[in-house]
Amino acid sequence: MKALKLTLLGVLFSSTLFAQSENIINVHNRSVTSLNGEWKFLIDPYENGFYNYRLNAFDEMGNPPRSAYFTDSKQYDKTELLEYDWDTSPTIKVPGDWNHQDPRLQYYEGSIWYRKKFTYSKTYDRSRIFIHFGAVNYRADVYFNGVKLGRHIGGFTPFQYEVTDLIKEENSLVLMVNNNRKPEAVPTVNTDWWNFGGITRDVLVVETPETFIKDYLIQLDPNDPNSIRGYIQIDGEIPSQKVSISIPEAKLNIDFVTDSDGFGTFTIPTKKIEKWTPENPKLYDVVISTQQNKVIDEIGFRTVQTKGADILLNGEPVFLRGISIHEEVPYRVGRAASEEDAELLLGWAKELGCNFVRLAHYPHNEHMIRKANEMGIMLWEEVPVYWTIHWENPETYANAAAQLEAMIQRDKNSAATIIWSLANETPVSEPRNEFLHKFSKLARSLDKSRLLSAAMEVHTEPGKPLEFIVEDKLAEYVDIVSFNEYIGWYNGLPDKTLQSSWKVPYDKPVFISEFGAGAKAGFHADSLTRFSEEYQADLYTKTLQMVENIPNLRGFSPWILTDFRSPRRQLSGIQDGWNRKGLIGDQGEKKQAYFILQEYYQNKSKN
Ligand code: GCB
Repeated sequence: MKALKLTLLGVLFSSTLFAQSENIINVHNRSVTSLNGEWKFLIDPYENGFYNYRLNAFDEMGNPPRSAYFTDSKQYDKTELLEYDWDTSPTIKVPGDWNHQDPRLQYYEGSIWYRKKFTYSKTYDRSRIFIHFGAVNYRADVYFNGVKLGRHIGGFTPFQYEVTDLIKEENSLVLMVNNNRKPEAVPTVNTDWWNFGGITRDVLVVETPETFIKDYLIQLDPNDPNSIRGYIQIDGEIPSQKVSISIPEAKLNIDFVTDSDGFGTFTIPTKKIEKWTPENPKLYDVVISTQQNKVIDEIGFRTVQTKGADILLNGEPVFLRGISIHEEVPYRVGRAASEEDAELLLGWAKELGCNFVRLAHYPHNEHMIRKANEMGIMLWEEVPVYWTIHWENPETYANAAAQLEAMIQRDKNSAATIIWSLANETPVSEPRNEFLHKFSKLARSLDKSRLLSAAMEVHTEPGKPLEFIVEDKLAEYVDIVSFNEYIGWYNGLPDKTLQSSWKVPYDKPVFISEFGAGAKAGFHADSLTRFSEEYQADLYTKTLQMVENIPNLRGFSPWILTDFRSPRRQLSGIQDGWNRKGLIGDQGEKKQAYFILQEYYQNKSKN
């Protein structure tokens, strides 16, 4: 059980005074004050607010000058030369990417400063205060009341700092956010999505008692579905104390005492718990309490495993009727961030007949996970180990590992989450195999109760252009053999799908993590005309026939629910900076292929 207690590789990336705190689980259900809304911003391509003209970092100087933007200084009288003024600077919405909020920033990659002033008074004198960021893309230097809290790297995972000793009535929170792409980063320089910069997810002030429930795991025991098991981690001056966990609706309750590290494990025997399924996404209120602190969560209970080629949910074989989703939302351009965005995207998936969604290609915001649990949608969650990251660079590995840990740490109580995906379309080589082997072992050490997968590729052998093979060392490390294929789009025309034969030589469930074709909503032509709705529809019709020939196939998640922004896609009048493989256009228009897949899934769900 202790293996499930997560260490924080993220500290590798924090610098200076205040170390990044380990994340608080279920942060939205704590006592929180949102800092979402209008923030001031300054565009700073030369990082003028960070360095002096000799390129010395201000935050490494004992007494940073007032010209450092994070000092949040105001001209003290008309004689002072100060070349910024937060109060007269423009505002930007948080959460939100900067690219589509100011025409100067659409293609901007570099640094932007953010400032939020807020007043705060603690509920109790001895309360502890944390500042929590859902995600900031990609690097964030964070300052609070002029003091550097730290630096966080990684654009899609939460982080937080404790500010108990720094908080006052009037506060200034300043960030320098940088989204420059770097070859050694995760993701690397080359992707097929927009590099949306900024504070893209919720910012919260979290108030807790002095000793509080920081983390917990409460799940069905994968080896014994008649027990709920897990751990509790308490943080504060009195680590060893009595904890109660109760699930009132199921009349379950347990009390135990944590050890001197604030850690304690438990097992609750249960025979009668109603299982979480997509058809009946039962969530129970779970109350975790200590003398000082009470946290309520909504948790579903289910098991997931594989047996030969089957995926078993609560012991029953299940077929994954999926769709892939990027964290973007039609109607307005940009990152999805709110509960309403999650409802819209997952609502469309549900209407399509899905019981499963692939959250590509990075961890999505927590609202998506919560909604999927409520709506009964199983999830594939993924880290941005995408294409050609630097397999031999230890820093790259540590970075990917920190993102994997943060994702698992945040969502380990999510019944909907059944798959952790390690990578997408990575080119086979010895160093890549080693990296991903080690990565798979890390994932298993953090969570033994979910399945591992990764989106692999297909190949053919000389002389057999129509026999598609999925054979990859990586398939041995994962539970589900998944692959992306674009027969009929990047590889021939849709008819080719019907001529294909398949070889996937594993006694494991097989899953198509992507197939698809581009179509501009409202563009109609014959089915051989690229980017017409008819072409995309024909590709779907034929692929849905082809899948019958793929051995051990247990589901798929076509590419993709909605059109999404990508600077790789420059065909004027058609793409205009959008990847058009959505079944739904950027204004919410359902394309013909949407209805083809919907009909297929409706029939499939009857079997
Ligand atoms: C892929 C990638 C995905 C791309 C997609 C495409 O294989 O995994 O990120 O967006 O193809 O549209 O080409």
